[in-house]
Amino acid sequence: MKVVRHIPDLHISGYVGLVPTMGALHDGHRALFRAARAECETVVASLFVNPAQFDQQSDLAAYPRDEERDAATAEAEGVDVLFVPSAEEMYPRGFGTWIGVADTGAEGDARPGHFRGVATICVKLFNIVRPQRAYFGQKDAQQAAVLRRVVRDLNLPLQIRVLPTVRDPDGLALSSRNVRLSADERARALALPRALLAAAREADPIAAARAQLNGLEPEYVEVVDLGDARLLAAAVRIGTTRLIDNVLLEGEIS
Ligand code: PAJ
Repeated sequence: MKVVRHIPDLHISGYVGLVPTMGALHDGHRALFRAARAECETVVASLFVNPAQFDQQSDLAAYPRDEERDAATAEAEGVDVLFVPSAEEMYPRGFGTWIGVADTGAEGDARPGHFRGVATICVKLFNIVRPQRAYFGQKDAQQAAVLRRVVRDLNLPLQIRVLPTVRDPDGLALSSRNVRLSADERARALALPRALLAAAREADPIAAARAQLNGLEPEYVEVVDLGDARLLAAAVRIGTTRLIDNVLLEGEIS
């Protein structure tokens, strides 16, 4: 596996799959690497904690970083090229062009500027790496929906693949932020996937999820449209940690 830090040093050919990440890699990221490895000739992963998508500076500062461990994980999953740019490489002095995205749902309302930062960094990565396919997780359903629309609206020549959420055996969706939960908070967090899963079978899934959150205060519960699937999505805050999750209502993830 080649580790590349500067854009001009990237020399990529073949049918290319890109997996954008912010590091702190876990089995959710591994599943994306594996899908890309199975479907593409060349697998490129990016490792960049994108300052532009953090609406809270404290969240950016606290974001877990371990490049050495992440590089070993990516290499073990067959990644060919790991792109690890600096903030200056991606946002040089004078940077001033952004991808603005409208109607980003409750997740966008809850995190002003977040999807503008996500869309901008992803379009930059698409232009730098030129993948035929880019891989994203269902876990961040609104992100996947936003990026599918960016690709369609701007006629970008790639396909957005979405892979199912990877969970711990007890049902909690894997997230780089889970390490911040205390044992007690983690136990309470299980109400989120349980409520969503139970509510998905009800006539009014949004009301049902709200009613079954077991004392967790939802920031929002909403339906997200991925094109080929509709999802029931919610965000909750547990202590200082914000968790999101979603389950399939209809259709299939692809
Ligand atoms: P990050 O949180 O590192 O996630 C990278 C990719 O892994 C995203 O597509 C995310 O949806 C997926 N992922 C995270 N947890 C998952 C899980 N439990 N199961 C399946 N997939 C999971 O999302 C970002 O980074 C950034 O916004 C990024 C797209 C890299 C742009 O900066």
